[in-house]
Amino acid sequence: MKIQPPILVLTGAGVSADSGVSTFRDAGGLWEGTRIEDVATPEGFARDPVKVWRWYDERRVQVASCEPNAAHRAIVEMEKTFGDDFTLITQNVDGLHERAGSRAIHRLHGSLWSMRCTGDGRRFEQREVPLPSIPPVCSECGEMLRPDVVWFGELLDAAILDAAATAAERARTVLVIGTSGVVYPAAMLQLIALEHGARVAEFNPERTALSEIATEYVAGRAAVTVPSWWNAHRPST
Ligand code: BV8
Repeated sequence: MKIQPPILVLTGAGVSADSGVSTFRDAGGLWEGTRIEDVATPEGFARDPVKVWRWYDERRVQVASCEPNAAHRAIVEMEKTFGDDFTLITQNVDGLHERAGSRAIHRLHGSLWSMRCTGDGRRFEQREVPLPSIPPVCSECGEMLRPDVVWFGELLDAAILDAAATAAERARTVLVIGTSGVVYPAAMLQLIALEHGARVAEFNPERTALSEIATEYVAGRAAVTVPSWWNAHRPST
């Protein structure tokens, strides 16, 4: 599969697995022993905000001890090579793409390093781990802060979703890395791209529903497969 710009890279938790960040659905994953309803819904937060904050702070502490891997770095090189003809869209809230140097990035589901006031919606960056106090409160109005992520049953940011859908329609080459493709609307993007004639390469140690319709399925761990695929397909200078 030859790379034809525009390039779109779609990532899920699997791209950070080789950095030591837990995925959601794999063995030992985040959903093992934890109910989505309790920690990743507005209702769960209303019921027990301390439980929710403890769960997010555990993830913040884990991610802070991890480093971007070779897959994150290869994606940065792709961005440098294709410039405006490159877009990265991630479901991840871990911030490892940004730490690797990615800039042209759309975060569909928010970030572990930002918080939002439940009173006036103001956003605050917070990188201290662990959190100095749980639950954190707004320094302006004293109301409780919530994780600045998109929970199940919550709408994604319309502007980000629009930009993502446009990138999916325009892309000629799409790399789908480390996602089970079960969460919507994120999982629509690779289907939109296929419908618009893009060539799609999937990188995952496990086959998914996409593997049946993708142009290419690359089995293996992203930190190994993505750099080697990129080296084999990068434009010769
Ligand atoms: C919404 C932020 C409108 C928080 C997240 C029925 C049908 C269809 C949809 C729905 C439905 N019922 C409800 C819905 C909507 C729901 C949804 O999709 N539910 C699913 C579970 C069926 N979606 C929503 O609620 C969205 N909002 O639709 O609003 C609305 C409003 C009211 C009512 C209805 C609808 C909001 C969704 C966003 C939720 N927030 N994250 C946080 O992170 O805590 S989702 C979160 O889970 C992640 O961001 C990510 O999106 C998802 C996890 O998926 P993956 O990243 O793919 O991770 P996973 O563990 O599943 O897979 C890892 C993969 O990596 C595996 O394939 C594995 O093989 C692979 N892998 C492992 N190791 C490696 C590897 N790959 C490469 N290398 C390795 N080394």
